[in-house]
Amino acid sequence: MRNNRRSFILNFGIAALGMVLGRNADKTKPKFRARKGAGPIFISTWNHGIEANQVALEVLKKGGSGLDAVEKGVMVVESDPDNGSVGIGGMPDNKGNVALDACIMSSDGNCGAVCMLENIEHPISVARKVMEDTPHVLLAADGAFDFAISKGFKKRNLNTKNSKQAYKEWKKESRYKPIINVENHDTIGMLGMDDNGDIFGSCTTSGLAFKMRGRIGDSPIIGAGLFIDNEVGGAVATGLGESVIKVAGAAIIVELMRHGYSPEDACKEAVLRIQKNENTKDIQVGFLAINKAGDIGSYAIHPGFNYALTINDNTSLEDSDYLRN
Ligand code: SD4
Repeated sequence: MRNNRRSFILNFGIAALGMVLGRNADKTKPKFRARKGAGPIFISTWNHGIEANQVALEVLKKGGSGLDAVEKGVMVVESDPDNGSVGIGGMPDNKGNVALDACIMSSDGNCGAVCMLENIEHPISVARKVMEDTPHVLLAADGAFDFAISKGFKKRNLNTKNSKQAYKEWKKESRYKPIINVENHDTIGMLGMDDNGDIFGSCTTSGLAFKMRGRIGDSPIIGAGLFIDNEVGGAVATGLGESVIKVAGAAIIVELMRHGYSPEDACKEAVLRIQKNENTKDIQVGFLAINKAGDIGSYAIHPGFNYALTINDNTSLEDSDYLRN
């Protein structure tokens, strides 16, 4: 009798739960369909995204693929010697080496990445080669360098007068303080949607200025710094990589969108999860997201995070909403 009662309660409970979940699942079911004519759209972190987006759009207009667009777009920033956090002129690690991280992800779910890559101007292109020419996702350090050379990339010193000077200054005190601030967060992460509504992404950085040698951030980690699911959308991160990795930032945003969150709400929820983990007073993280319909969103911990938005042939710089001062 008791057992019957218990199994009745259990069965009733399961049925009720099923009804609740079923109802919610229906309610929040997103339309995983590109809005007609939504693309092309590009969104990129920070103001260097303006030029990157414009190049990406040109690539598409000239018949390039969405993948070509997100690769070539961020290459502009990698080649800019005045940008202190990406490619040439990126701030060195605590031993004076410019060590780069990058990843790329395609609408077909394929992806590639490199980390701690030195003396190569375009880590994003090496990441693409990893994706296309190897059975792997991520190559590191000397292995990534050797692979790049084998693919015809040229060795090149990435230090500039500015980066050497900045390192010399930092060396005087060598104070190891891997805290993100306005000067040292400049990763470029780009999300692109082509005319078919297919979504692509790229992310490239020299990481934290004067980081511990060997330290890898979120930017080359698929699911942390970047994630695309072409059925749902994509997300990209900038800021303190450790905090992003701890919440699987980009992947979680895409999953939240799958369950009906808007891009902005999904980015906000990822920020709130960081807030749950740690004191965010001195930590900056910013997320960008796009869903399959072509809606975009962003959210950051602190004010100051902006992003370039290219839509309907117009490019603008937008300020992100944020959690706290
Ligand atoms: C990192 N997320 O290495 C990168 C740094 C960054 O804007 O985004 N800077 O942690």
